[in-house]
Amino acid sequence: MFTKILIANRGEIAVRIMRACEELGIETVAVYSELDRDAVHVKRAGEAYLLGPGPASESYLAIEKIIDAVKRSGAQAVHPGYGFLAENASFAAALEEAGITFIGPPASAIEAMGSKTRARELMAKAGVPIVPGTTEPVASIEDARTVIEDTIGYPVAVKAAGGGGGKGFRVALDDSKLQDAFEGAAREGEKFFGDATVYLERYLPDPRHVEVQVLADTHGNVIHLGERDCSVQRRHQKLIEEAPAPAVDAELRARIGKIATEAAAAVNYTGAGTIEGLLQDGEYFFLEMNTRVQVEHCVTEMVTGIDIVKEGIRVAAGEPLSIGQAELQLRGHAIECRINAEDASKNFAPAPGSIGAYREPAGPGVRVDSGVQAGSEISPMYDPMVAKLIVWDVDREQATARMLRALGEYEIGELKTLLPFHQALLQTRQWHDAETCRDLIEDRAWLKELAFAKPEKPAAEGEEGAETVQQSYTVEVSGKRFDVKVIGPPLAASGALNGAAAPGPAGEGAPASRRAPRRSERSGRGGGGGGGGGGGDTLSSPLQGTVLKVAVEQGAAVEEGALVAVIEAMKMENEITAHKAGVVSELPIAVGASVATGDTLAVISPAGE
Ligand code: MV4
Repeated sequence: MFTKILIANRGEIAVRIMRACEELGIETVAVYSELDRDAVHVKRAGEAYLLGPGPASESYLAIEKIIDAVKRSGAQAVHPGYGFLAENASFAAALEEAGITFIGPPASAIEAMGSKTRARELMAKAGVPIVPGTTEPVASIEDARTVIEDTIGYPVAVKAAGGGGGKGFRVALDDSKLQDAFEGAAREGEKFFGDATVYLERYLPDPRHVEVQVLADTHGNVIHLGERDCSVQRRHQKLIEEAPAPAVDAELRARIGKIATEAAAAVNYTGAGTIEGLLQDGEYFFLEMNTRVQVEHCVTEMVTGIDIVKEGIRVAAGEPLSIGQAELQLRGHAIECRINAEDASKNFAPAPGSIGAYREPAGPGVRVDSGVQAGSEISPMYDPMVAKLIVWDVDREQATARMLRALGEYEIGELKTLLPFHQALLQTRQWHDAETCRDLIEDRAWLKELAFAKPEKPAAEGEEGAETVQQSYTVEVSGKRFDVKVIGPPLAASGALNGAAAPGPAGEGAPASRRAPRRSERSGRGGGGGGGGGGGDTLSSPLQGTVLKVAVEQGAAVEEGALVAVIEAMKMENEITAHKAGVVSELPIAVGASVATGDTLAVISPAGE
């Protein structure tokens, strides 16, 4: 077994891997960027090495710097986590060349699965069912048209060959939309993966995203740990995952488990990996393989009792898997909510910032995988995921109740997160009925109800009701504790009573009583308003980022909700929409420009002025 491992990652996954190392008696080495000097993963490690400035290209993606840190530390192996260099075949090969073990599959397996067309071809040859479509790249729109007319039909999915996880994925409902879809997928493929090659799949109208966890060792053992359902997604970012999948029974589990182990064996896979697929009407289709440990591996750990990260480390050290397929048992139900620094009411806009007070939930069946603490800074430079909240209970219904309890206990001060979104979603009929919830997640009006309350402050003078605010206090009457709301003129001394007035969801507006917001209070949310922030005619940027696209021209008439601009931040494209109808009278932005939070993106004047 290794005695020292370097973790080439940051945040919660770096901490997760260090926990596994500690339990195995392995020393840990962290790497960090200048932005992460005070990060939790750095303090936790046995030793830590500075890579360079904040941008990932100069730190967490800098292969030479990481290899240098491995050599300085004397680590024998590198764990890449997910993201960054986890699925970079040249990184795996470079480590191998330097005599360092890459904790993951062979570079050849990463490469085979990295090209989605190559993977589809390999899988088809191995007898793995793939979504009907092409296994060869489609060179032109004319070629695409021929294949669609002859075999696939409409609707059709156009996907980038270098893609994955939904990047470079477009749908054409009919021939008139084909050109846009083809060019869009090619453009995104070029931008994100340097490869404009696309292929075609039949578009399945309402599938479930069901993926199978596999583990393989160097002794020829390949097992599966059952499946996860990750159908609750937003722009291909998973938001909630669960295991087992509600739509999968024991018979189907055995069938898709066999498909997954055969897929892994076909590329001589070793370590932890995931076969992603679509399930529709009992039919299962291979989508792609993720050749790494995934964000949502935890729900599988909860229902199997297997530590997937430890198994991956054992396999990399040449040891056999610690369990066989026959010994494996699934027990109960697990759910994971991704706690991102995002504002669901503003179209899931990134909401970077620093965390004020911080307290994680606990108690029976609750697990928090996080890489933050009070005072941590969530930088727009990296992924917006702050933490993962995972719960286990005997069945789906009780696991849902437990998740709601835990979400209510979670305190993340001063940062806008998905906590209220998860609380609301898990109480819907759609979640109860195990639907994919796509209707809800795309429902602007429903999302707007999740708006965060504005910090309480007196309104401008002269306005109607200017002097009335609502404030929350905890009082004791004859020794009994009450939470009360006071509606009236602002009290100058409120800060002294409550500590700093914490801006946050209205339901959490009483800093002294840190319990879950009650149903009746939730309806009171909405003080924040949706769309871009700012007052009156000004549409200001809800986030810091780079302008990718300007969708309107100065002088143009726009409807409320119309696309104004696309801003890239935290590796996500964010659509900024008009907060009201009117005429674009000012448009001080251009493609490629940087914008800060609060900057004016456009001024939308009432039409006819
Ligand atoms: C699809 C699809 C329908 N037909 N492919 C790809 C990446 C993953 N994040 C979702 N992907 C999809 N690929 C074909 N041929 C629909 C989706 C999809 C989806 C699937 C299941 C549950 C939720 C989804 C949300 C968006 C897109």
